[in-house]
Amino acid sequence: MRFRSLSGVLPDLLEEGLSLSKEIVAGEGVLPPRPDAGRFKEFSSLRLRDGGRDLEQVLKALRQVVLSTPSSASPRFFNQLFGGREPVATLAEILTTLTNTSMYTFKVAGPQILLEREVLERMTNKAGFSEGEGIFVPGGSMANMVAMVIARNEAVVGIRELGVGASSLVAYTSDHGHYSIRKNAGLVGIGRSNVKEVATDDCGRMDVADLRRLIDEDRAAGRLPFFINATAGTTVLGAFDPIPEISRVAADEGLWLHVDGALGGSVLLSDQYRELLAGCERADSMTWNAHKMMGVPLSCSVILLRKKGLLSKNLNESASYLFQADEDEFNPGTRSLQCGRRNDALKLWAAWLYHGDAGYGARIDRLFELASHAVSRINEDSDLLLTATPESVNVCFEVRGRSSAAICERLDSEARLKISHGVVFGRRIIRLVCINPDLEMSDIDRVFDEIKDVAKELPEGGNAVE
Ligand code: ABU
Repeated sequence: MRFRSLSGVLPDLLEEGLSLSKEIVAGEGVLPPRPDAGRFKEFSSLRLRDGGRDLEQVLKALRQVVLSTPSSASPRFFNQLFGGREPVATLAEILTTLTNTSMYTFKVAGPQILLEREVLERMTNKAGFSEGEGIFVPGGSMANMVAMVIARNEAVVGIRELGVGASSLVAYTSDHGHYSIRKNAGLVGIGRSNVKEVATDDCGRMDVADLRRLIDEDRAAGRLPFFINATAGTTVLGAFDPIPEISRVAADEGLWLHVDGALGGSVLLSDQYRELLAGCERADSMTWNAHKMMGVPLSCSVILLRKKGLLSKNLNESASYLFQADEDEFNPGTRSLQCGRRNDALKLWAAWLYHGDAGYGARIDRLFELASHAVSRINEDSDLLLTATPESVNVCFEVRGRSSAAICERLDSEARLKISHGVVFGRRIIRLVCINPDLEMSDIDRVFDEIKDVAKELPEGGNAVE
C-alpha cells in the first residue's frame, strides 16, 4: 500500500527536488565543511532501520546529505579530472532517470538506441575509425578493460572459449599510465606483473625507444607481447604519448594499439589541439570519457574500435529471454559489457546537439586557456615551481619548501579548495586540473592566493618521495 500511495506524489517530489537543486546551485560558491566520517553513526536520522520513515523525514535527510556534499561545479573544486556543470546534459540526465530504461534492446529503449548510435558514430568518425564501432561502458577503466579483453582474444586463438591457460601475454603502458591497465590485467587473466612500465620523458610522454627495448626483451624471453596502451592525457601531468611513433612499433610488432583517451580524447573536437591525438586513427581501440573535458555528468565513457564486429565477436551471448525482436544491430546488448546498462548516451547527445562540434571545440580551447593562465601565474612567482610544461589541462607545481600534501590537506580541512596532489618524477606535486570552462581567470588566481596563504602558515617541508 505504501508503494502504491507514493506514486501519486511524484510531481510534488519533483517540485521539492527542483527547489533543492536551486539551493545546491546557489550555494556552490563555497564548499561545505568537511564532514567527520567517524561521526556518521551519531546521525540517527540518516540510519537505516526496520521500519520506514515519513516523507517529510526522508526529504529532510536528503537535504542534509546533499547540501553537505561538495559540488564538483564549485569554482573551488579542482580535485579531479571532471568539474563544472553542463546544463543541457544535466537536464537530460534527470530525464534519463525518469524514463529509467536499459540500453540492451530497441524494444525496451526505442529511440534512445538510435541516439546512442548517432553519438557513437560521431565519436568513431572523430577518432578516424570510419568503419568502426563503439559502446558506452561504466567508466574509463571498463573501457580500457574491454580493449584489453578484445586484444587478448584476438592475440590467442580460442582463448575466449578455453581460458588464458599458460599463455604469457605481456602488455605495455607508460609509467604515467592509468592504474586500470594493471588492475585490468589482474582481472582478465593476464596478470598484473605482465604489464610492463615504459619509461617517460620530462613531460611524462612514453619513451618509444624504451618500449621497443622492453618488447625485444620479452620476445627474447619467450613471452608474448600483445597490447600497447598509449595514454592521451595522463592522469597527473595530462601528457600525450607520441601516438604516431607508438603506432609504428605496434605495426612492426603486430601488437594491438589502444589509446586511453579518457581525459584527452575530447581534444579531437578542437581545431587548435586535435594534433595532440595525431595518429589515433591507426589505433585499434580508444577510450574516451565525455564526463571529463566535455563536462557531461558522470559517468559517460565509451570504448571505440577501429574494426566493426569485434564487440559482438568478443562480448556476445545468446539470451532467448532478452533478444527477441529486431536486428542485433539495434540490440546493443549483444555487444555490451553489461546486461542491464544505464543510458549514458542521452545526456551527451543533448549537449552535443546544443553545442555542436564548434561549441565543444571552443570549450576545449577555453580549458587550455585557463591552464595557460595558471602556468603564467606559476612562472612569475619565485615561490612556485612548475613540475613540467603541461601539454593539456593539468598544471602541476610545488610551493618551494612546503609539503604539497600538507597544503592540500589544510585547504580541504578548512573547506577553502578541493585540490589534489600526486607523485611524478620522485616529487609530490599539487595538481591543478583546469576542466571547468565556466571559471574565470580570477578563480584560477584565487587558487594560488589560497595556496600561498596556507603555505605561509605551514612549517617547512619537502616533497621528495623515495
Ligand atoms: N580515472 C581518473 C582518475 C581520477 C582523477 O585523478 O581524477
